[in-house]
Amino acid sequence: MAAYFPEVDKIQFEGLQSKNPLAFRHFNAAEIVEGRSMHDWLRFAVCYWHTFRGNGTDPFGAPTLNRPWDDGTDSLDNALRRVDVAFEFMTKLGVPYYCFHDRDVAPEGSTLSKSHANLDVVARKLKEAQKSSGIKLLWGTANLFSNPRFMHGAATSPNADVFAFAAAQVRKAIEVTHDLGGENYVFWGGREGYMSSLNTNMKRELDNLARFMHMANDYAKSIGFKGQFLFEPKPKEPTKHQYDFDAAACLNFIRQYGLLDVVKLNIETNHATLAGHSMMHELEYASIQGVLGSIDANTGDLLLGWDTDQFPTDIYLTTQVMLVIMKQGGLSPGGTNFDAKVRRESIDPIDLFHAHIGGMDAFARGLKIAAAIRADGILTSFVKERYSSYDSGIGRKIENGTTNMRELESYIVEKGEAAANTSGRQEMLENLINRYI
Ligand code: XLS
Ligand code: NI
Ligand code: NI
Repeated sequence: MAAYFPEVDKIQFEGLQSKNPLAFRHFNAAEIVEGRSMHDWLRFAVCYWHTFRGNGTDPFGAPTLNRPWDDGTDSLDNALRRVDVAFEFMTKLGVPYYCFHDRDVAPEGSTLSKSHANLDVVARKLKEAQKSSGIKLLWGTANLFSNPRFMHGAATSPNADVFAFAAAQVRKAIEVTHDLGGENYVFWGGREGYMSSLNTNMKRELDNLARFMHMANDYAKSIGFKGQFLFEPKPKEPTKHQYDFDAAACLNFIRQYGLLDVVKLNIETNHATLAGHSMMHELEYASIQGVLGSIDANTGDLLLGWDTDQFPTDIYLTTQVMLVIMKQGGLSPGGTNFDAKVRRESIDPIDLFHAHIGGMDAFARGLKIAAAIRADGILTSFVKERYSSYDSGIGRKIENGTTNMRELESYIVEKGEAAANTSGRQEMLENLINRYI
């Protein structure tokens, strides 16, 4: 091996003392945190699209990244070579999972059948590479947004033939995901939304999207695919309005169309912030309703209003993310997918290692800090105490459903005024988090 990243050996855990930029200081896969290995808590995945297909283009500029193995063509040979690159990279990084879109791994052909055939050829090689490396597929998905045919959407296109094309593509992507042992299957509706409400029949589009999902579920069942379906919320970009706006909008859709047993959510940091939420809000909201399935780990830029997909390095963020994930007992069969890209000025292949090592260490550190905060117990007991008025007396009756508005009125009339409020202690709790960081 060692053909494409000759300057990098297998990345090792060297601990806090290490000054080696190509080593982990926190991520130690076998280390046990709250009775479970870091590997199991974090279930890291590399994304194929940014990491092996990103070339540094932006709306204003040409490719910048040096990728000596890539001949810049969309040939099958190039795609097959990339599989070797990807598995050498992931093996050296020591990551257990990867994720892909159909069109990241294999070139689109001049007809759908040719595209399917290309995908089969590359999937065969992916399967061999998975077997010899032990790296597994966290999720597969279909790219229903790059080709111009999807300009008006895929499952929500006003053009029924486009709906049919998308269905054919998703059917194949589920088949391949199943064949590769994929543990989840993602639907990110990049163009399932609209640019103008003037030309849009929202009701019809949403109904059709639901029909699409039921067909996908029927197909998955028919071939015995047991992976978890995941919606990935995002409010906009590339459309002005995306239907899967945020966790709440997705949940409403999932409930309305009877998909609660079928679909969970894949929450992405930069999508949460684009929707005007924090990542913690989205995670908590999904988690309390039992639909937090997986995460796309990245981060945005405070000063930029789009999906910059940067690698997460902020310990405060990863700590809070891990607090929610630990509270629900982990993400499995989901995981932590780095849907993130190196900056277009970070042009060398080795920058891919620096980026992922940083993200993995930031999450490992967040995991350890979250575990310490949980062990301390102050945060949980503070929140528990804050709601204790519902544990007995009138509060208990409210939560039991054994009172009504008349009785509550008499209660207050008799009492005269509500009990005094207690302090929210926000600053104290913020200090508490900082103490552990
Ligand atoms: C784009 C999304 C996309 C999904 C997979 O913003 O994050 O990359 O994760 O289609
Ligand atoms: Ni994104
Ligand atoms: Ni994503």
